[in-house]
Parts: sequence; structure tokens; C-alpha cells
Amino acid sequence: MSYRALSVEEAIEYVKEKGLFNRESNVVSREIGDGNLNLVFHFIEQETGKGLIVKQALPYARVVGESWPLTLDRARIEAEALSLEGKYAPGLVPEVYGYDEELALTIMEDLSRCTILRKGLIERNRYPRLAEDIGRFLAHTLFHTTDIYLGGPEKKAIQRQFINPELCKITEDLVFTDPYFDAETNNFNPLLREDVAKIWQDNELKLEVAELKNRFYTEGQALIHGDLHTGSIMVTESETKVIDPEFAFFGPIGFDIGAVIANLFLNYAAQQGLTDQAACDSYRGYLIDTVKEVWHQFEQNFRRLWEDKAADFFVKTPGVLDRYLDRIFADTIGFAGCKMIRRVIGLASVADLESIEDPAVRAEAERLALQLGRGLIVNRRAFTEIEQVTDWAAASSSVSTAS
Ligand code: SR1
Ligand code: MG
Repeated sequence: MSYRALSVEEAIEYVKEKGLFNRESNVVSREIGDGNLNLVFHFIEQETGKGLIVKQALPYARVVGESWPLTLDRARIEAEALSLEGKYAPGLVPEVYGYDEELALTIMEDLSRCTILRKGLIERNRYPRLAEDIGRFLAHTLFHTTDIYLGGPEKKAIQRQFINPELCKITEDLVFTDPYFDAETNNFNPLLREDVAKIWQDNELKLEVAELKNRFYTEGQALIHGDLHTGSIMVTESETKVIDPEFAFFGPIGFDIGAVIANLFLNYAAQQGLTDQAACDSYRGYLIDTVKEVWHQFEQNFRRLWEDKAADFFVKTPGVLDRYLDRIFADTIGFAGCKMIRRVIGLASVADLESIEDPAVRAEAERLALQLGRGLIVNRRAFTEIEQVTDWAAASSSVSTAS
């Protein structure tokens, strides 16, 4: 079948034809995609309750429409990345049952028992497994795709599979460029005009963003997920699943860790909308603890993997691992800052902030997000421990609340 975007009826026909359900079964489907790019079909077989997901790439960015064409190859990248991630972090990604190159679709495990983490955080839920699972996911998927583990030639053979120029370009533009000038795609709260204009004039900040952008361009350190915000994580009380690696490519490790931390801090900033101060403080405490724990879990797992499995000539040289991790830490903090600023100024905001109805209250939360984002970027080399970062964030937000 040559490519066409499936209707719900065609999708049901497709999964039956593939033998995923009996032809006679009563299969009900809904298109549930709420992301920026793709169609997502959810199927339920009425007789058995068996569920299934089919994710189909559209030949354009759904959030903008057909005027923004986009490669279908991202469906292949996603299917192949899920398979590698599943190998190194078993249980932490959905199971893939099939990939159809012509239709640019992936057939995968139904995760409807899980909640999108962003939604769960907006509802102020707490997830006991989250930090440990995400730290493990990061360490295992990233370590096992470095040169340090694979060796140069094998790493490059895999890297070839994940050349992803169009999706990288989206990040280069939307994260590292457009928020720093009056780009047409930007979309920010009009009450922030003065704050945003200040950022456009802020050469100290732009110098640092230029450096981080250059690291994103050039640091092919490991196979990164590439879009690991809280909409790409699904959770229950007892499990965590990372979805949607269509932006995957060989990039800087800190970009993935920074994405997780940025999105926890964005929710932290969005608590500004809460009138119940005790509830705000308590949930912020939980978010801060999660930020710290994600980093610690990543670092502990990564150190263990390095000690057990690293193969490079220099791995036992004293100081090499510490220096490698220091670099990842500074990248993490800087990229987290970039990812916060883009969600306030650029295209594709986040529901944590958007769901604050009063524009003036929302502006307060967005100002805090900008202030934290800027601080993370320009101070990233001065921070040496995650506790310094979270203490600084907590102190900045209490000043911002008081003023
Ligand atoms: C046009 S795509 C906009 C954003 O959605 C994705 O989730 C990525 O974050 C991208 O930057
Ligand atoms: Mg996505």
C-alpha cells in the first residue's frame, strides 16, 4: 500500500489485515494524537479488551499544517530507536510489534493504563518510580551508545542509521534560534513583551546559547532521545515508559537529561498559579527532589556501567570519568535552561503554563521560567552539584514570589 494518511476506518481494516485482530472481532478505534506531529490510533477489541496503538507519521508537522512538510523517515528512526532503547533499558519503552515503511507507521503496545507525565504533574500527582526509572533509562540508553562502550567503528555504524537532519533542524530553530529574535513562529503571552525584548538584547545570554547550539550541532556523543519532555514519558504508580523518540540522533548526552529537568522546572514555575501556598511549596518540594534524584540515579548508573563495561583505552585513567561527567553536568544544566526559554517564547508551549487561565498569573509563572532558564544557561559552569542548582532555583523563586 503506498503512503496515505489513514482514516479511523482504514486503520481498523489495516490492523485486521495484518492479523493483529480477528477479522470477525468488533474493534473500536479512536485517533488520540495530541502531540505536534503525528496521528495516533488506539484500538480496543470489544470481546477481549485487547488494546493496540498504531502511530503514523504525517508528511507535515500537524501543529502547523501542510505548509510545514516533514520527512516520513522519522517513523523509521522512531521504530529503530525504540528497539535499541528496549534492548538497553528493557521494560522502560513500549513494545514494538511492527513497522511499516510505506505507511510510515509503527504498531506498538497499548499504554492506555498509563498517564502522560505532563498531565499527571499538572494534576499534582506523585510517581514513586519516576526518578529511578528515568535515571536508569538515561544512563543505560546513553552509555550503551557511546564510543566508550561500542568503540569508534561500531558506534559510527549505528550512527549512520540515525542521521535525522530534518528533526534536528526543528530543534536547532525552535530551541536554539527562534526564541532569541522576533521570529514569526514565536508565540508568547503579550504581557511578556518587555521581558522577551530584554532577552533579544541579552548578549551575555546569547553568547552562551550559541555555544550550547554548537554543542548540539557537533557533539555526537550517544544516541539521544532528542525530545525527552514530560509529554514523552508515560507513568503509573508502578511503571514508567518513555515514548516518541522520533527526534533521536547522535547528540550530546546532556540534552536528554536537560530536557527532563527543564520540564520538571517548567511545572515548578507553573505552581506560581496556585493560591494555596502550602500546596505550592509541597509540590515544588516534590519536583525539586525529583530533579535531584533523576541526576543522582543517572550518575550512579552511568558510573557503574563505566566501571563494568567501558572499553576505551583511557577509561581507567584517574579523572577521566569525572571529567566526562562534569561536562555532561554542565551541558545538562545549560540545555535545561534553553528548553525552558523555548517553551515560554517559541512555538509549542507547554500545558503546565498554558493551563493557567489568568494571563497575568500566567505571565508571573512564565517570568519565573525565563529567569530560571537564563540562570541555568549562564551559570551552568559555576554549578558543580545538582543541589546547588536546586537550592539556587528555590531561592530564585522565593525572591520572585515575594517581589
Ligand atoms: C513542530 S514540532 C514542535 C515541537 O514538538 C516536538 O515535541 C518537539 O519538542 C518540537 O520542538
Ligand atoms: Mg513527540
